[in-house]
Amino acid sequence: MRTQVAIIGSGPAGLLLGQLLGRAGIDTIILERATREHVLSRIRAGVLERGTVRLLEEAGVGERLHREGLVHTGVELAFDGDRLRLDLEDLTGGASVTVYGQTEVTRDLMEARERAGWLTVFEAQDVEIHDVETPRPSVSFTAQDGRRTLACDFVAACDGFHGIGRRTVPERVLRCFERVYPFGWLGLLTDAPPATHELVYANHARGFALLSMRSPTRSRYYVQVPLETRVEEWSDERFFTELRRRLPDAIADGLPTTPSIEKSVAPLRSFVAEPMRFGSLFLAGDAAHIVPPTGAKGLNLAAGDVHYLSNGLIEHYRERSDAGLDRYSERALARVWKAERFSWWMTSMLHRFPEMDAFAERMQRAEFDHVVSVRSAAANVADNYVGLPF
Ligand code: RFL
Ligand code: PHB
Repeated sequence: MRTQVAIIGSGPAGLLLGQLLGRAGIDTIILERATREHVLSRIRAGVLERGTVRLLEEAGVGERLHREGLVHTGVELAFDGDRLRLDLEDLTGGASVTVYGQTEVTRDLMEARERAGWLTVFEAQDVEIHDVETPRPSVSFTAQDGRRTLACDFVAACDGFHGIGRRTVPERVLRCFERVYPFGWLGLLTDAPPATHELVYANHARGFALLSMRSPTRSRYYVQVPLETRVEEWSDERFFTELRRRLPDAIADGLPTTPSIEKSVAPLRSFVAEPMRFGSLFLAGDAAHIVPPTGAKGLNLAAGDVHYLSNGLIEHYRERSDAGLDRYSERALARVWKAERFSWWMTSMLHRFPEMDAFAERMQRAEFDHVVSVRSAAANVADNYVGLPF
């Protein structure tokens, strides 16, 4: 087998890259470990920055996104019952975010790829990357009919945090930065109209809570929980009781208990691997970095990486220039670290940490009050939330 760009992973990063390259006439094959059904059933992100929306339009999958996505011009922060609405549109000079599930983004991209007839190999096992320090790299994998080798010009590792792309980069080259938080998020998806029109991020003495949504009839809620939490210990009743306790009364009073469709615990982590390129191997998305979900940045960062990487690859094939590829890691990382800062700050301001003393609690409150009372502070949060330009 041969292709120009071998892409590992059919999450949003891999699929979006495949779509942008394919539309530029560049041949790709995607190797995905899981089944198509598994990839399409993962419940994850919900908030798209304007830049991500623009990129999805460029990839030719903007139509359903614009029809069904919910444009949000504001977002709310709450602190022990006090509320602040950040008017994103006003504070940023016209920007907004779009609420549209990652599951839908993935489905749109996957269907567009299938319509174009570009190959994705699902259930590709034991993927190995070879010879990326030479001009003839390749990827080997086990398919249903046995071991295969895919020769290529470049390998894009879009294989998430637990993938093999990052592990292929030698230890002497790779530098990793990490912060693991002492709590997780328990998420619940339910077929009920959202309790509020906009997202609500709440800091409460009992821990963080988030009201989010997927559509006018489907809600997504989260509560901060200890890391060792087992989903089975949380009935829907218990979840909603805890969620209501952490929300301002006016919201909690109108929030009914409705049956969950899905419930899961996600740990929170900040992580960056540098550099994002090794020879002809490029890392993109969660393969290179993780943010805690508090800033809603993970999927959007993956989109940013793909923007720089697809431009670099298109330039390579069209103009025979490697300038974009040579600057890929530097450009992507500059954006990554800004989103890491924002996600870390949002997480620090909104969660209760086990080791917090009275001073730390007052500092959190002071951060909130600062955003409430100083317009430039609110504008700073809003600019980051809608996404820094790429
Ligand atoms: P993905 O989505 O993990 O896809 C990687 C793909 O690679 C495959 N794979 C392999 N394939 C072949 N061989 C191997 N060895 C392989 N190893 C792995 C996997 O099966 C998979 O299909 O990474 P990608 O594409 O980089 O996308 C990243 C995003 O999925 C992630 O950043 C977001 O979901 C993060 N995130 C959020 N991001 C946002 O922008 N806004 C949000 O509101 C938001 N909320 C969230 C989130 C993540 C969450 N969890 C569960 C971690 C909320 C939560 C709860
Ligand atoms: C979600 O809807 O899943 C969601 C929204 C905003 C976040 C994180 C997750 O910050």
